[in-house]
Amino acid sequence: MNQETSNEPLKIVLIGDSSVGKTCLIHRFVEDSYAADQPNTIGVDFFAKKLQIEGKVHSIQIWDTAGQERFKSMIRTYFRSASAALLVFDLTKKASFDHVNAWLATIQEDIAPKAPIVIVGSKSDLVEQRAVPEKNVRSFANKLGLEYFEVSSLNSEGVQNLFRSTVQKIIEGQTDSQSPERKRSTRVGSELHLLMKDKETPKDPDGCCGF
Ligand SMILES: Nc1nc2c(ncn2[C@@H]2O[C@H](COP(=O)(O)OP(=O)(O)OP(=O)(O)O)[C@@H](O)[C@H]2O)c(=O)[nH]1
Ligand SMILES: [Mg+2]
Repeated sequence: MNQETSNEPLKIVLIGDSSVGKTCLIHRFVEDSYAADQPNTIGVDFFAKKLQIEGKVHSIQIWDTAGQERFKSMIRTYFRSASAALLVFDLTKKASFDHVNAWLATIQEDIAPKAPIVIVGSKSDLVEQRAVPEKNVRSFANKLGLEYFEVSSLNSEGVQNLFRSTVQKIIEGQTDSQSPERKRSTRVGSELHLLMKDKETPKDPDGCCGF
């Protein structure tokens, strides 16, 4: 089969609190594997994968960042060249969703205006332990004009769809200079300002997100 290959690799960066499941999500997508005893990421890890969309093969670079506080300043440098960011929180840990605002404010400063930012609720298989209702996240994401996906790396639910949709969004943004992402960027900035003014972000007990 004659397949067209794109030249520029698309760079997707994963961010979010420690232990929300970023590394497990990447392993599920890249090699279809899952390890329940995944060690904490140190600094930044790098993965590569090819994805075929509409007859064209795209090279994807995936950067897995450490959620631990001590790595916060060094991982920021990776946001600048990202084509898209997946902001991951744990559906069973409300605090990790509460921290999404702070993460968003940080990437907004560094990421390219056109790069899609996607909110990802992880561990959707843990139905009984769920602490964040889907409608709350959908309404939060809608206000900011962001997409929202729920995934489980344990049973694979939603994982392929998340990455394929993100790559499609990146491609759309590259071919359309007036893309929704550009509009999103302005919107996230102003809406976030309002959200944070509205509800003063409390100091995180575990020291998260103090950029
Ligand atoms: N039930 C369930 N558990 C998960 C899932 N994904 C991850 N976990 C568990 O959560 C733990 C933490 O996942 P990691 O992928 O290491 O989390 P991380 O976000 O990369 O953490 P840092 O590297 O410290 O930033 C794993 O060791 C798994 O035990 C999931 O989809 N379902
Ligand atoms: Mg990790």
